[in-house]
Amino acid sequence: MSVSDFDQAKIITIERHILEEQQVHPEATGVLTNLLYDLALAGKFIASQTTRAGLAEILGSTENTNIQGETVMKLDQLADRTIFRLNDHTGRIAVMASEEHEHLLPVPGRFPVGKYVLLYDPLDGSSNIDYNASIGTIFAIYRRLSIDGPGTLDDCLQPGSALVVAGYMIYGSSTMLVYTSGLGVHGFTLDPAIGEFLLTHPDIRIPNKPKYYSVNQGYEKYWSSGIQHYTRWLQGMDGDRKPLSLRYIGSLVGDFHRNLLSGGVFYYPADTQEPSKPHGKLRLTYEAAPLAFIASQAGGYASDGTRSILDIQPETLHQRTPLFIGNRFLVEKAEEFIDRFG
Ligand code: FDP
Repeated sequence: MSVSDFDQAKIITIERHILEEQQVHPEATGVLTNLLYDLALAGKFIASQTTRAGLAEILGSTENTNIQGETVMKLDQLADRTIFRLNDHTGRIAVMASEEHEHLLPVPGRFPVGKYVLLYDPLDGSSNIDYNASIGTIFAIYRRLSIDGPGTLDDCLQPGSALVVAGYMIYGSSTMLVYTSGLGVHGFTLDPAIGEFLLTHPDIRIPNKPKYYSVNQGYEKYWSSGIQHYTRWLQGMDGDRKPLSLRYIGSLVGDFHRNLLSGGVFYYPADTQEPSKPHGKLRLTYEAAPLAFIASQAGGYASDGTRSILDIQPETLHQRTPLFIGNRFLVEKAEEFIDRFG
């Protein structure tokens, strides 16, 4: 690269990008900007730990204890503590909630509370950790509803349509952070040499021509007739359309990220496997809703099979929901099949 090429190239760090987006909102105080920056920092920390997965064992640990006799924290707990500790003292957060904890995570009394609510899944797809497949962190940021004092459960139980920011970090062949604040979806890749997230995927749009469908087809016998018909349709079995290719990692962030960039649909429907849990596996507040916001900002759509995920008013923190997410026409087709066949 020549000196003039280098001078022309626009190197956009995540900090610069967030600051530039902030200027679109003259009323912005910078609090949200800093909160996003804290999450990016958490992502760097978690990435540095996930790339060392497995090393604790060869360094002499047995079960959960390492060579010094200390307890080795599981990676999902470590990710959970990292996000909490980077955000508990900043005065930007009213309350947090995490997939790892049954109850709310209040800001410790010695720290000031702020106006935002942070819900997160610290290490999604964690059953893949031991096999070196992509895993991720998902986050959702809302404005608090309560006026002051510690944040409340109601602050956390807001529909996705009220999201201020949603994003994820994916720890794969590289580490990426993808987020939206309602001004499109932007992706940043961590340059490990300099420890910075750089803008590599500005204004991501789901391609019109989808490539993939992603579902755990091993559970097909537990699906309703509508889901089975829909899957046949995606496979082009009911006409002369070309089938979509099947790709399924079993790691929501990894599967979603691939389909965001290549076009397609991911679904985790309700099934009859566990009659006591008729709502599928995935969680509404910190999995489905933030990814639905990202999908909609990229021109896609997410549904529970009958209605937009963004319109669902959560009733509990860890509520489960069926999820269909990706290209709008593919998700609407799922709604049609469910409507017709159940
Ligand atoms: P995991 O159990 O590994 O944490 O939300 C949980 C999740 O992974 C998603 O990331 C993934 O899409 C799904 O569960 C995979 O579930 P199945 O193994 O039932 O396909």
